[in-house]
Amino acid sequence: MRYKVTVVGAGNVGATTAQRIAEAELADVVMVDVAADLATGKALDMMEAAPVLGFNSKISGGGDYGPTEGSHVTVVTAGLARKPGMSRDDLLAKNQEIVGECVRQIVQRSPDTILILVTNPLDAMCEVARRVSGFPRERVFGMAGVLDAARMRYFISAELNVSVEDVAGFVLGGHGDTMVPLPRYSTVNGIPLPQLLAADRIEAINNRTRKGGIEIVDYYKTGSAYYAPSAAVFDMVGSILHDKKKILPCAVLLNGEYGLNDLFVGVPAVLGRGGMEKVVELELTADEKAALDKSAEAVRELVNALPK
Ligand code: TXD
Repeated sequence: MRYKVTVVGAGNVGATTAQRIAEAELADVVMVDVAADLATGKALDMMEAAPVLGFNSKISGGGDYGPTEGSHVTVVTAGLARKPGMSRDDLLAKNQEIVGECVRQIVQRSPDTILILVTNPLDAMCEVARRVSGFPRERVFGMAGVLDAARMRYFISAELNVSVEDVAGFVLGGHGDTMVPLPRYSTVNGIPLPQLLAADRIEAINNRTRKGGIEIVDYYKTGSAYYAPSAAVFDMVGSILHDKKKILPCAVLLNGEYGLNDLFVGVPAVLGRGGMEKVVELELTADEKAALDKSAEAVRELVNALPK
């Protein structure tokens, strides 16, 4: 049996995610976009690479939700990016509409799917998807932490000139300026980072991690990052479909864990065939907990600003 993954939004993150999934033969992929021809064209272009690269996954694309029926996993990347003159609330309201409509369409045809949200503002869009789908938290969560941690891991490996493969990193909290990099839980082949790097160097890495998204936007000018974000989604989808049970930081609805309730916040979670199978609670210092609470407060403000 083949797995089916739907990617809603065939833009930069969506299309690159589809490409990674198909090339690894993780699943067949259906892309849906309001720009129907764009999705159809990208799918055809990718399929024409299949003979050269030798992958057997099928990719299709269009504006119709019919082919998404029975998707095992759905990745939602549809939405607008902020443009000059738009306030944050404008973006929130517009993307809430877009994400709400996409999720409504998806759950009609795939009531058992696992939803992974990518659209910004990420934590608030998770809440929109939860409300519209009515899914339990095991089947609706967001991608941000894997990306933020990947950036941190890359910066650590570059600073120490060691293999990225040996570097583990953790970032908690919302996907924004208030995210909480955790150097104490970041290691190089098991060695905690504070034993390898001076405090000021660690702080520089934390800051660059927090601003990792804007660093890329400043280079691209017309869009935001997509190579690393799509790699992060790919990791999550792979852990789910192959039931790997990797511990990955994701935006998860908390039910009292970390002292937080009814809010999507980035925390480590076990991802397997059941979706988000378990929240992993880390022991935090008072400073780390305060930073997490501040980040959660920023998410709460956004959620409260959601149109009812
Ligand atoms: O860490 C993270 N979570 C993120 C989030 C990392 C990177 C990007 N992040 C956010 O994902 C970003 O701020 C955006 O909100 C989304 C998608 O980013 P991307 O870079 O892929 O944006 P694009 O290239 O503009 O693609 C968006 C696509 C585009 O093709 C639109 O036509 C489509 O979304 N779109 C829709 N598709 C279906 N249905 C509707 N209604 C719709 N509206 C727009």
